[in-house]
Amino acid sequence: MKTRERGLSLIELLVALTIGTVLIAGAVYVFSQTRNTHAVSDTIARLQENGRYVFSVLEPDIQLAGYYGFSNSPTDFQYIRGGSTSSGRATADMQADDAAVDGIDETHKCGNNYAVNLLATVEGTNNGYTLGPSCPALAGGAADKADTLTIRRSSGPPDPANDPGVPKAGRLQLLVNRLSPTNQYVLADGTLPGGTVLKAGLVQMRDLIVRTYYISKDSTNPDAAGLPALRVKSLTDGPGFTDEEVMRGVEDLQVQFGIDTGDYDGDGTIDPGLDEDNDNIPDIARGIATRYVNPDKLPAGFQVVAVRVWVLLRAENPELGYVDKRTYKYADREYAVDDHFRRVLMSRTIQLRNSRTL
Ligand SMILES: [Ca+2]
Ligand SMILES: [Ca+2]
Ligand SMILES: [Ca+2]
Repeated sequence: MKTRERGLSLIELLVALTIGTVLIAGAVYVFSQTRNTHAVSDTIARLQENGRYVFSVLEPDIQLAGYYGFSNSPTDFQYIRGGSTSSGRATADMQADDAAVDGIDETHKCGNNYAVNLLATVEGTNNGYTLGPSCPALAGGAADKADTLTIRRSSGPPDPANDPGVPKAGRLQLLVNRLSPTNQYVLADGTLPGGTVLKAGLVQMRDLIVRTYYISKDSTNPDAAGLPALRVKSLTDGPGFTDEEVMRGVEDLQVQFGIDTGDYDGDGTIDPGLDEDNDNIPDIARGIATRYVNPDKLPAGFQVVAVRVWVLLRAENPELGYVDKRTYKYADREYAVDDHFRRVLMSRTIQLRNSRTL
């Protein structure tokens, strides 16, 4: 028997094709949407991860600001040369507006007495990079409106039980003394006062750490040309400063300093009994930040007890179909953008462990 072969009619074929096309288009759409969503969340996750890394660098540094070995009192120290304790310079006389301390290489000066100003455990510049002219911002110059943050402290002990450290000529160091706080010195020439015996755990050499964080306009990473970056200048031998990139893609750094005004009840005036000498500075500070100020508005006599930090992170590449038209408001900044980059703003308040009672 001959059976009649039957194929698809033209109508059936068209219907099948149409259904197929719709299904495939749907699948492609769902796939591309998923992929976009995945790419966006990937970008944001990476920005957040970079931000967490930035804080993992900043946080321990800020926490230890004002830590000077066995003491958190910079006034215990004197700067000496040639081991001569009779001609020492008190820390109160080596601040930014005092005569420059002798015996320090001036070629990398970020400002007068910048490397030795132990009293300023935390300082900064507001909405601009205004460090000394021989201390330029690297890699394309500094971002126009970013703050800078400087911290000063001692290095940690290499091995406190066994290693008292070694004096190094040409490195700013602290000679720290557990038993005799007033016999503590800042030296740049590695020459100890006569009769000094270094002893692990008691009398030690520590490196002075001075770091300034700032935003440069252009990453030094060849893969990220034109992308802003967080950089840090660090005191080194000389005494000069090295300059390294901490993280690319950081577009802004803002800081505010928390001070203890002694106004714990929040009525705008120092609380009763806390200011016997009437200078509007609490006689005994509790280390509670009751007011936050911009880095250029730190009132004299107050010490910083906390630092609030904001970092604005920007993606490396613009994103097709995405427009960022926000005005970011944080610290004292209002930053209006209109471009195609993803951004993440992160903030953290970091307490200083070494804020001392006044
Ligand atoms: Ca600012
Ligand atoms: Ca009050
Ligand atoms: Ca007072």
